[in-house]
Amino acid sequence: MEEKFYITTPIYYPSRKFTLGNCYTTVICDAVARFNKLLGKDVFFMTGTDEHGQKIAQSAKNAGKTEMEYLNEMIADAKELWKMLKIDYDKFIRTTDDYHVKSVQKIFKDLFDKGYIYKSAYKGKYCVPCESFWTESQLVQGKCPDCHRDVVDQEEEAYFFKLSAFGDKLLDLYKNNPDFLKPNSRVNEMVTNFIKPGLEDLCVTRTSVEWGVPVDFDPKHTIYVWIDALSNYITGLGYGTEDDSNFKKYWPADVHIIGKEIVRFHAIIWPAILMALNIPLPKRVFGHGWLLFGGDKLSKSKTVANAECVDPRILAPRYSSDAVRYILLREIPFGSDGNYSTELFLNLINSDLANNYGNLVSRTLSMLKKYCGNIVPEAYLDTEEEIDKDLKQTIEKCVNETRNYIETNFDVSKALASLFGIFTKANKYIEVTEPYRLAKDESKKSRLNTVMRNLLEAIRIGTILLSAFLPDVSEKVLNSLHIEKPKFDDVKKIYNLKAGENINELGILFPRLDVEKELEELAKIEESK
Ligand code: ME8
Repeated sequence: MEEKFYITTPIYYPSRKFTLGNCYTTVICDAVARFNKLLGKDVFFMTGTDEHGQKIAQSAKNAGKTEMEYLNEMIADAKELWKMLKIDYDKFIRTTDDYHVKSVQKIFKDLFDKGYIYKSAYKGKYCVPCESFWTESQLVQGKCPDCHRDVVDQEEEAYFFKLSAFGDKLLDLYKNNPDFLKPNSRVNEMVTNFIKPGLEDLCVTRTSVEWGVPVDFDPKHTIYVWIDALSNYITGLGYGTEDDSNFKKYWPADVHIIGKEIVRFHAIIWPAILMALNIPLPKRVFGHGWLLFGGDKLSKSKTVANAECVDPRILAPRYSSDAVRYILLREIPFGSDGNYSTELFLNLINSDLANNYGNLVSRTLSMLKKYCGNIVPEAYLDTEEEIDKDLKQTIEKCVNETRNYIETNFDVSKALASLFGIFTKANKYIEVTEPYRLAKDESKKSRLNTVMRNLLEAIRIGTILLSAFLPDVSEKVLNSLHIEKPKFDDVKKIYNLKAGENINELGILFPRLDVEKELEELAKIEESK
């Protein structure tokens, strides 16, 4: 039976249009999902939207629309964006979907029946934008510790989840499953900041919020955002519905990839809910760092001095979806925070995509045309030299590293760095073997063929792997190599192209950009928005 692999993004709030920050997580998950498909696994990749709560109701009101009118427009925009960035999800869950609402009600009732949810009254400091109650001690200088905004006093009848019963179980979980929560620093944060000081029971319903899932046996209460939202990971697989075959097949999740600010919910509350329901826990939770824009998590489209363009809806059509995916996947060390800037983006397109990969493919194919009439040559192994072995060893090493980085730690950034090692090496191989010189000497014909064949195979192997990260350009190149379905197994074969096949030249894959000029153009686009 095929090994299964279930991966999820957070479900994002559609209270504003998705940002490059939301793209960051989604593109990473997409690349990891695609890589696992390459490996031959049966992959299920889910993303979606978190559509209940005060903030959404407020956004709809501000737009002069009903909640559903507003949400449908936002979701259409989100799906359009994912199409633009070639996000190949298997399921898009909306928490307003009927089946989800019903399953959340069942989950709530189940927790209530098992004694993990009880009714009481809540008094506390409430942050409206974050929809979070905080205790006095959690406030930072009297303000919400997450968003630093003002909190208000609030008291109401509410249901509570017995989170306090799970402290020791969570400590055991982290201890017995050192891979459960990554990077490791997040474990320390959870233990020191939340579990050791003592977990408090969690308020899980609101009476003041109408836009939410009602408690079916006490409908003046709506189920507060986190039980509703976190449950998506199982309801999206059909848990609690008539057809739960996907739940049986794919649960537990292999990984939830999320931003570091919601690790608390995924590494404390979610496992506690699952333990209470007697459902197996996800295998991994990975809390990645933030993409920072001028040092800030929130992308501002206009800064005073420099009009930064951070809108993927402008960048992807202008520079290709692959270019946007590339910077998101490559630039930030996975797990840490990192800065984004338009200049960095444009320079990376030039250095890695145009000068390295694009250049390798276009010069190889143009030499193939000139010297071999577009025909894949036989590899004359009797003309093999040290430099060929060196190329092959580098390829093998890079392939293994790429796979390892993804499989052990979902580290897309390091994986891409290794993968590009193949292209860098192949470009150097051209400089050293000088096919243009060999072509001038008829007696070197078989050596020339070997060199060209090695280059084509390097491109083939690298591009098969690249298809997980940059699907558009890879498809173009793989099509020209007559590879319909890229498979990881094929990268282990060093000579796998068919000799005698015709390979046509491709146009320029990534045109070199005039960075200064592009920055000016983008600034104009930003100003005219
Ligand atoms: O928190 N850098 O939704 P949300 C990196 N609905 N990642 C970023 C980012 C940035 N600058 N900005 C956003 C929610 N993200 C809840 C989740 S899950 C059951 C419910 C990404 O719309 C990152 O994944 O606020 C972060 O965790 C998520 O968007 C927050 O999305």
